[in-house]
Amino acid sequence: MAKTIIISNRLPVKIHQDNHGLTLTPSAGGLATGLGSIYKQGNNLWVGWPGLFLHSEEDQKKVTAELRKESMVPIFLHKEHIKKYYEGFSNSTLWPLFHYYPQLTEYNTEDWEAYVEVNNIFCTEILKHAEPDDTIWVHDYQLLLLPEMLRKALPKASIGYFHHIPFPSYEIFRLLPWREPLVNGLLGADLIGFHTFDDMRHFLSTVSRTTGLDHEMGHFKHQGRFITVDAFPMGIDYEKYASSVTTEAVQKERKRFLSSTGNQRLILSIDRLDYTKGIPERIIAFDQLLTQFPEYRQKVSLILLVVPSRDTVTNYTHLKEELELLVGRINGKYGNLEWTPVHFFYRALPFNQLSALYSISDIALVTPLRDGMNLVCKEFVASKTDRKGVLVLSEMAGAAKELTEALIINPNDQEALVQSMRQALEMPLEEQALRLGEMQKTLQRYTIHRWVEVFMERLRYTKESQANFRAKILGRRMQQEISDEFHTAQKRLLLLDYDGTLRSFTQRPTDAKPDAKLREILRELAENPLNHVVIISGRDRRFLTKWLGDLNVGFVAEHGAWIKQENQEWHTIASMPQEWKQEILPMLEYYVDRTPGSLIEHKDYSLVWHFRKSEHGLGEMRARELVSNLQYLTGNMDIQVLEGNKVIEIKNAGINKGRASMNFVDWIKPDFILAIGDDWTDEDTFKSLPDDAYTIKVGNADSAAKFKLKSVDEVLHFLIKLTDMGNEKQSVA
Ligand code: GDG
Repeated sequence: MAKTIIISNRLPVKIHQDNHGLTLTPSAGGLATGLGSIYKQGNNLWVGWPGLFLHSEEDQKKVTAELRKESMVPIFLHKEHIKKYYEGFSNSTLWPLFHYYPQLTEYNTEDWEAYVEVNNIFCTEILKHAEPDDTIWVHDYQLLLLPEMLRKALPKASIGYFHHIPFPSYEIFRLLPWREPLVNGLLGADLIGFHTFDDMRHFLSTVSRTTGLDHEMGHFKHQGRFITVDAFPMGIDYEKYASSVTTEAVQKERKRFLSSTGNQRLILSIDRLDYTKGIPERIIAFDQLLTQFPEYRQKVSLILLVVPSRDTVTNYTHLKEELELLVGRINGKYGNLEWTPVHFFYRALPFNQLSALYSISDIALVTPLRDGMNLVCKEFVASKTDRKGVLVLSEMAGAAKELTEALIINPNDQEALVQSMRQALEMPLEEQALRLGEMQKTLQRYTIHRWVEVFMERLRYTKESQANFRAKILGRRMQQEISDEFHTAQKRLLLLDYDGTLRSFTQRPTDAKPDAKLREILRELAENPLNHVVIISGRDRRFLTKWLGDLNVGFVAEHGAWIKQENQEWHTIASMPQEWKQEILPMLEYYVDRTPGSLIEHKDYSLVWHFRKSEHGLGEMRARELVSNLQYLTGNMDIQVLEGNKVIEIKNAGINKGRASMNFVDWIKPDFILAIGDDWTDEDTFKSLPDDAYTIKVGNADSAAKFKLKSVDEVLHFLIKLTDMGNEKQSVA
């Protein structure tokens, strides 16, 4: 049976080795808890570095055997690997750059080479355990190349990737000399997840700009696969924090802390040692608070817990020294025998003490300069079961998108930091309860367990869509079947969409004229008296008449507003009111002014705003805005807003390609129907035709069509086959 393999740089375990042997302590961190529901089941595994260097084969075997009991597989790395791949490329190149610190970013080729090498080592080890149909979930920025490496060896596997840190704007990402291999590395995954929509949006634009691939609503088509990009804000083990407060062990720690802090009001700061967390800025702001508001002296203390981390990287050693200096300075300046302004702990505390700190603190000061999510603020909120306490939260933390009832501040604004501490210290209990209550509801709903479920569900869904897509692809055998039926039929109706189906898109819609090859194929089809060819389009009558009017074909123009049978005049389906255009037009003109490259097309029954030529991203953003404005403005008008491929079309309701197509079905009474289209306006055609019609969607989006072809070229190729294969001209003649 297919299994699931979790992969991260570090295994969720601490291994201690002394004369008595090995001791394994599984990590109780949030991610390990959340993923516990997966990797401990059945044959599932977690693969990663065990956190220690073992050179003898015997030691490695022992550790491997012990870890295997916990469903873990170790990757043994050398000191040199860790120095270059982990401390170097991961933590001195990617980490600073992704957190918007280009000035701290090191560009070192040797580190890059080690990064490639270690990603390869991971891949080789995983391939010893993985089967072709397994699900593999890769975690974080140390392993950006791994999805592609795995994909090459396991083309059918479900591969997910989650990025725990921010994904920067392309303007920052592009600084990396290795930006292309890094992006391609990630595109090996089927699902790529981020904490926030902003990270996701930055990634989407980075992919487009680095590789030229365009996405459709967060989906890329790459090497015959769909790749889904989505936001999954990570939650915490809510129950663990909420229920621990009343346990005896935590109550004991609470008493111990309170006996030394007395009646002080407590502000809490907890982070790993990292320059992205804004710790010095926080101490300086606390100093300011005591300077500007002397009434808080002797009454408020800051508990500063800094967990040692990466202290072999130079920037981190400097930071530690800076913190010691700042804490020393403020304690020297204000402290006395009865009161210590800042209680500084430079160590990791056991969970019970951490939980006690959350519960005794009045305020949590979580003010990172940049943070992917930040779980500390969520843990603080969950621990406040008595609903007393205030969270001051940086807008630069991913969590700020969810915890909107916190006091949200810009961590670079020192005055705002001081004022928010004051506001928090003075906040009425009722307001504290109200804010915490709302935030607790959010966190209770989207826990770490739900996060894992949602990610895995989405990965399954992505894989299924890929399979559905593959299943619908119109292969050779089916093409032959359709062709055979076509040739035995006597009245064939061919409903062919124009743009994106018979002709590729061009920057200016008027440039998409039919070329000689297309005209030849259509002529060939149309000349056969058994065939009834209808060109169905969103375009107006004039365009279709001008470029295709000499052919013996029928037309549907403006998405069904106008119809023309072979050798007959144009007529409209019904008379439609047009007054709405006067109201909508000024708004479209306003969007043309604001969106360079966009233009308005006037049709008899519709207005179209085209943005194909606009700057990538800007057009899409304006389109979203325009659609929502239009929906508001057109609430009581009988019109429809259609979102097409780089176009927004506003037209009278009740007109659609499906209704128009059915007119031809009624007139011709065909014994063979083929409909081909690429746009979602063609879905109306696919849905309204009888069950035995052959319907073909061009492209990869979801569709009601029975089959899919990948491109305009494939459509033309298929149509040529239909024309070449028949000899009916002679038999009819
Ligand atoms: C990265 C991203 C993203 C802290 N001190 C102690 C202790 N902790 C635990 C906390 C919390 C965790 O460490 C810290 O998590 P954060 O999310 O706040 O920050 P990073 O370590 O930078 O994590 C971050 C995260 O990945 C998840 O995707 O949110 O943005 O940078 O759980 O409780 N635990 C114990 N003792 C301590 O002294 N036991």
